[in-house]
Amino acid sequence: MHMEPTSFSAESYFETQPPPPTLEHDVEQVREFVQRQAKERRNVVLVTSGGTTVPLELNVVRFLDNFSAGTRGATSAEYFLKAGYAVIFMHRQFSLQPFSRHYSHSTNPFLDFLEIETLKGQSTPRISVTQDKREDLLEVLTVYKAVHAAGTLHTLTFVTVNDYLWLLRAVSQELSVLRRKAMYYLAAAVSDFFLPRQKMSVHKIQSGKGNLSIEMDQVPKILKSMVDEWTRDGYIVSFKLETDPDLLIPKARAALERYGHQVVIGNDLHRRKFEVVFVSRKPLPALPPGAEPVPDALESTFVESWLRIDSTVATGVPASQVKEIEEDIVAELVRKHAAWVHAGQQA
Ligand code: PAZ
Repeated sequence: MHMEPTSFSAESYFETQPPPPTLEHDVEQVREFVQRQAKERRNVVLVTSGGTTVPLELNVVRFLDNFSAGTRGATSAEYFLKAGYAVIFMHRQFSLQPFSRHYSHSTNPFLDFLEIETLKGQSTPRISVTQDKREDLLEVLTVYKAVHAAGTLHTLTFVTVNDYLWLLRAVSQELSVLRRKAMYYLAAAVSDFFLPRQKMSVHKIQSGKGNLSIEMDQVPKILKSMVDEWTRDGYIVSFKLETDPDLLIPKARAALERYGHQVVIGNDLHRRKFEVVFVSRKPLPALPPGAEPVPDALESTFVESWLRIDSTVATGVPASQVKEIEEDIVAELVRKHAAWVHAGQQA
């Protein structure tokens, strides 16, 4: 049976697609976390990280995935914590997480730097860390334990794009009580297309019928609802990933124009670890009393600034000393956010 594609608004999406079963429990925990941070007068950032899936069946065997290892989100979360922010880290299940990312199973499996020692006169062997990894591990472990003790990191997981949308709305609404002290750092790679529940096959799609063609519906542009309804005065940063470098700035500008948030960070798939571009609106010039602002051409409304780090990594440099672009991204955002909070106090 062929069903016409539906055009979902954010509203009709949430009216027709079911919430994830853990939503209420997740939201309660976020509420407690936000209340505690508010009492301790901390800024809080919501970091989204990793890719969303789009299941093709209700009893899911196959799904479409979005590219993202979660490096950007997990690394940035660490720098936000270092800058004194509390972090809600909303990430794709099993993607990289702050601190443990340094010991990812694929790039730095931790079993490889453990040693078994049998001491003279003792029958029970001891486990120790190889000498050359100790310094790095001690540094990561120290910060990890301090963050746990301070209770400034809260972790949430999503898998599907539906989980992501429901969680994003609920967490944003909870965080909005902090007004300008809340930042939203949307680094997750979110599918633009999905299969509404009503159109999904219940069981595994069978191959007997030959080719498979699936028509997907567009995921609603929830950033607009986020800016206009779910957050109040929050500082919203979205990311734009492109593979054609010529599209990066026009698409980032179009997103700012369309959604009206504060910053879009553009990144090219292959250069994302060494180069990003911040796109934001130019501050409006002060006008004499009673003067009407002249509508600017799109060209002159935005300002771009590139942030780059050296892409060559010298061999033998300990992991903890390798420069990460997220350090500079976060430093720049912390500065911009402080100005945003200050502007709110003056208004
Ligand atoms: O997770 P990662 O470090 O492998 O990649 C990060 C990223 C490219 C997914 C992120 O920087 C980004 O651009 N997120 C938004 C993607 C989008 O345009 O939907």
